Amino acid sequence: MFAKLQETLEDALAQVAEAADAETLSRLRSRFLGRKGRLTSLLRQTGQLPADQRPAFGQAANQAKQQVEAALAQAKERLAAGPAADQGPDVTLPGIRPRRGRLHPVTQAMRLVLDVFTRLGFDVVQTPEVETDWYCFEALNLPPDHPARDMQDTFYINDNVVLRTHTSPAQIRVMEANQPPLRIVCPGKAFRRDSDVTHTPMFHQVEGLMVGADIAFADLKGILTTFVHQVFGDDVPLRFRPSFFPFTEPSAEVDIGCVVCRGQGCRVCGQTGWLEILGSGMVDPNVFINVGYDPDEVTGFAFGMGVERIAMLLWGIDDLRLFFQNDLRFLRQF
Ligand code: 2U9
Repeated sequence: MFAKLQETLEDALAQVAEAADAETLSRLRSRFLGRKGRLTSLLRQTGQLPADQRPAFGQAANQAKQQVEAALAQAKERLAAGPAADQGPDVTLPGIRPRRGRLHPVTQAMRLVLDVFTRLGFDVVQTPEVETDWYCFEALNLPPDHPARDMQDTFYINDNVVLRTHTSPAQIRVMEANQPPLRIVCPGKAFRRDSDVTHTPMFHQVEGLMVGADIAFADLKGILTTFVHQVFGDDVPLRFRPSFFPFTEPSAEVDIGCVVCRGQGCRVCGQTGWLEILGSGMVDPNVFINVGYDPDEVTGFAFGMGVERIAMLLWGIDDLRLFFQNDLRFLRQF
């Protein structure tokens, strides 16, 4: 009886595995599990066995029925999934083109900016994002009571260590370790305790520095004019507007003619026709003294820009938050 049971089970499983449609499955169900089915009949014959073998046989017959039930359920799923699932991959179907990754728009804007300056002879320098008070503030002529040093604006690690609020520490480090002439651009992340529609706690900057024996404001104007024309187009007007920064004197902000309305006045430029794109100025003599340079011997200019802002103006992006949401529908456009 045990051998018969095993043989019947194997037969049932083999037939179920070969079943090609739901009708066959239904027939097999009644052939093996129905009221007069082969397994049901065997189970009914348990009483003919010696008493000591009945429990084991009953258990084995019930297990066999469960196995056939499971095989029928599996076969039903296989048939429902269609012929392809049954027969393996259809090699005649056209392939699925793998999607290629691309650079984040902020990285693309950063590379565009760095490209222009490297072609103008600037070296690229990167330094740590965690800085001491000296490199982030003190050496840059930022007095102890300056608002930038406030706990409200700066992420403090401890009294003397901060997340850099700008990439300017890079220029201090390079000047401390090298003698002029120097021509460097310093890209990287900056951190400020600021978070609203137009500010994020982390953003990207590119700053630059040119130092030598005779560097004049005219050099600043020449280099930054070339930069604007290379990035935004030769016909874009620009203006240098007087400003103030603790580390430069005199200082100027650079505006370009609004790329949206071409100077006519619109919502983006606040009806002025101009968009601010960077800050700049002649390096303050106190900064030179702080790095051990003689301000009677060397002069220089510096500039700084926010890369997210450059990307927004380049590609007409009106919401800063899009850069940080990692929505592929946005990112795939670049
Ligand atoms: C040294 C000396 C001078 C870097 C400069 C700016 C002006 C400036 C802002 C633009 C938008 C920062 O990202 S932003 O918010 N930057 O306006 N940055 S001059 O001046 C330096 C840097 C280092 C040693």
